[in-house]
Formats: sequence, C-alpha cells, structure tokens
Amino acid sequence: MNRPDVLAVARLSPLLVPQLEAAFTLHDRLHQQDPAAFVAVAPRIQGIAASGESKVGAELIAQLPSLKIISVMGVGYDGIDVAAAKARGVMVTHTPNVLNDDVADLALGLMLAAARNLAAADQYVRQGRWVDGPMPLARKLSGARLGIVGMGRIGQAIARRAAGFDMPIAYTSRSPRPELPYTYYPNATLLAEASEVLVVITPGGAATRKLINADVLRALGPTGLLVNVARGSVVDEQALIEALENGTIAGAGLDVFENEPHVPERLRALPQVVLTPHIGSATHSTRQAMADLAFGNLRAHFAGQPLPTPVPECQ
Ligand code: 8YV
Repeated sequence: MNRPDVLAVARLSPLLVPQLEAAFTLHDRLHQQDPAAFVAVAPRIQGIAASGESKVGAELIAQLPSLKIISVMGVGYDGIDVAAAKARGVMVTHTPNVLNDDVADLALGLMLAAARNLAAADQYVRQGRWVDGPMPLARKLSGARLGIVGMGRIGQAIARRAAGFDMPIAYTSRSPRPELPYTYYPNATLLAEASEVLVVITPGGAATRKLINADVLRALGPTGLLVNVARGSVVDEQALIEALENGTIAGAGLDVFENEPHVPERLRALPQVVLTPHIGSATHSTRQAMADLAFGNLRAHFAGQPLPTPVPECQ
C-alpha cells in the first residue's frame, strides 16, 4: 500500500499521532531533529501535520517540492504562511467549530475567575488564611458590560453564554454583523471605553498584532478586566503588564501569551491575574474531535476526496 510521507512540525497530540502512523509514514520533527536525514526525505514529503501554534514558513514550504497539504489541528493557523502555500498550490486545512464550546466556556471561566478572584480564593482556603477573617470583596460579573473583540463563531458562543449572565454585549470586528443583536464599535479603543470586561477572541497574525495596546487598556479603565483566549500576539504583553502594575486596569484572565510556554515573571507575580496554560480547547472530547478532523483532512486529500475543512483562503 502506498503510504504517503507526512512531516509532523510540532509535538502532536497523542490522539492524532496513532491515526497518522497507521496511515502514513510519519516523520516527527525531522527537519529540526535530524536536518541531514531531513534533506534526504524532504523531496518525498507530501503532507504536513501541524498544531495551532506551529510555524510553517515559506522557507520550509520551499524545501518540500512534493508538498500538497498542510493540516493544522487547531482553528488558528496564523503560524502558517498561507500565501506561500497557495502560491505553490498547497492546501491548508484547520479544525473550526468543534472547539467553539470549549473556548467559549473557558472565556466565561476566566471572566468569572478574574472578577471573583477565584484563584486567590482557592489559595486563601488552602493556606489557612480564612481563620483570620474573610477575603476582600470582589466585583460582580452579572450585568457588567461585555466587549468582545472578534465576533466569529467563538465570539458568538461567548456572547450567547454572557447573555445568561445578563451582560449587555458589544463587539468590534472587521465588519459589522447586522444580523446579530449586539452593539458594534468600529475599533477596540471605542469598544473598551464602553466595556467593563473586554474579551479577546480574534484570529492572530499580522492584522491583529498588538491590537490590544496601551491606548485600549487605558480606555478599558481602572475597574476593567481583560480576558484573552485568542493568541498572545493580539495583546501587547508589555503594555498589559504595565497597565496591571499601575492600576490602569483592574485585572486579567489570560490563556495565551506572547512567548508560550514562557510567561513573564512580572505577570506571574500579579495576584489580580488568572493564568491558564493555553487550555481553551483542552478537553478529552474536543481534542478527540480536533484530532479526527485534522486526520480526516489528510485522509480525504490522499483519497482524492473533497477536504472537510480547508481554511477560508483555500476554499
Ligand atoms: C490548541 C488553538 O492550542 O485551535 C487553536 O487555534 O490554539 C488550540 O486549540 C492547539 O492548536 C491544539 O493542537
């Protein structure tokens, strides 16, 4: 049986690797781990398996003359040079929709955790400090004005959940969505000014790099909370640290960071910040669905069938 050669460009999910190994000859990060062996194999590689955080640049694509498909296990594909792939006729696929619920759930969790100081409250009990008296009061989340940066599928899932908390909802995105019952603002600063909680769920990449900057944080204001479940690149992390240290904003809930898995010491030192290690889609059932879809895209390609979920640029 013909077993196409596929290059894994990242440490892939254990839910995906066995499926890939059963169908393909899988080269696990060979380009990084054994460049000499990679040179020999490169002409045969027809597929790339990547994660949402993987970088696949024009240079790597150029080294793979037989490459036909890049399958990303993740909805975000900002690390993939899609223009370079398309120029070579290489298709790019991702795993949209199956993770909407999980990422939206986590956004609400971080909103609640940041507003109600849940991480600090847990420590308060564990460290035996309760016996000395109650914790300082927190802020109410229900009814707070919510601003959502990015009104795609996950943004809408967050909005639906927030409606259950009686939160007035506004958003900014590339273009208004008149079919949705939420208030549109043309940019993040105006949205932040009108919001008490600002949630970031917009794609990463050059178009949104450091979109949430010092001006936006100033507009959010001293009682404002920032939640980021998108990409670390969307927030100017240095400006965020300064805004938190100076009380320019009240707190934050962050699942993503500029230089994962490294989180600046200054950010980790702040008690008004809740930090999670990029777990937006990290549940058993969702990661299984993502792995199945990432594999399904590769399988469909090699079977000559239509791709289940190509990225919009490749549709
Ligand atoms: C994962 C993600 O971190 O979907 C995305 O864009 O960031 C995540 O779900 C990862 O890609 C899992 O492989």
